[in-house]
Amino acid sequence: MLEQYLDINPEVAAALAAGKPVVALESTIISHGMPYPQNVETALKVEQIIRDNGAVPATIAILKGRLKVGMTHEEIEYLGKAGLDVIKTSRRDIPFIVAKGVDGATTVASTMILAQMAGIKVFATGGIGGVHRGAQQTFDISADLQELANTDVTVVCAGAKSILDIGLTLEYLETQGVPVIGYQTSTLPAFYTRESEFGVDYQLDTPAQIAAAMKAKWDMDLKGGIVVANPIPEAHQLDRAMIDQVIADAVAEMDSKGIFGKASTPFLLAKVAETTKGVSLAANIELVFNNAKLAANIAVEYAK
Ligand code: PSU
Ligand code: MN
Repeated sequence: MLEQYLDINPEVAAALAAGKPVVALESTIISHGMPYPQNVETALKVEQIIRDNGAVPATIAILKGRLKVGMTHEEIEYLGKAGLDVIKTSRRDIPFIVAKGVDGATTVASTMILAQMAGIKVFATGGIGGVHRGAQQTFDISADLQELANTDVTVVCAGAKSILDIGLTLEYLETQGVPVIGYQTSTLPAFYTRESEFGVDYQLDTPAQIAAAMKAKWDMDLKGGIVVANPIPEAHQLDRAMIDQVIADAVAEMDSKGIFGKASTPFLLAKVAETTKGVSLAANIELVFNNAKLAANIAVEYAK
């Protein structure tokens, strides 16, 4: 049934069949999260970092209605060039993109779904979606959080961006039973900066400890994902006050323009990159590299 829709790249399929480590990667970060050509350069380098650390990368998207787990470099280039023309695809969108036979860039939520279909347990990205600022009024809560509640994949990210309400995002994850692990940190990283004022649920200091927690959780059929929050490397973090101001201005502009729904996150990401003249983009790229390495290390440990 599933095979009717799913194309697992041969290298990825061989690795999975042999129980070797594989790391899933999303594609909305390519199409909607970064501008061309940095998006494509980053996506390809991320795959290389995963290989250098002993795992096989599987970049995930929907192409002409086919669920792709593992893309070619040409496919990544195509998706990156198409950018915002590709439909941002979360859980609700998947059946329509497939039935129409069109292209879709997968968010954290839908990448988790496709990873689970293929049997991949570790996924690296930059930032997850969360509870947006003002969600008390707007109800804007990313479908990523609900997916983390239900789908058995570990997502390595750089914590929560302050385009989100970090405190409410943690409350939501707690209610949904999703553990938030700090990698070598006891405070939740805030994406561009290594720290926020919020604590994580557990600090773990090695990939082996994280792999052991994953195994325990899923051996006991405790459904759902795990968030691993990995602080941006010290040398690349931004000034907290500066970035918070940039984000506050971006949120105000979004509200005044009446932008909402699935357009919110891409608007805020683009605005922040534009205002900081690429300084935030450079930090974003570095933290994704850092997450790719940790995800590969976790996948290697989990495969032992
Ligand atoms: N945050 C980032 N970069 C991104 C995204 C979020 O720092 O590229 C993307 C991810 O694909 C994430 C999606 O799953 O935005 C969340 O969108 P929404 O808030 O509409 O659920
Ligand atoms: Mn949303």
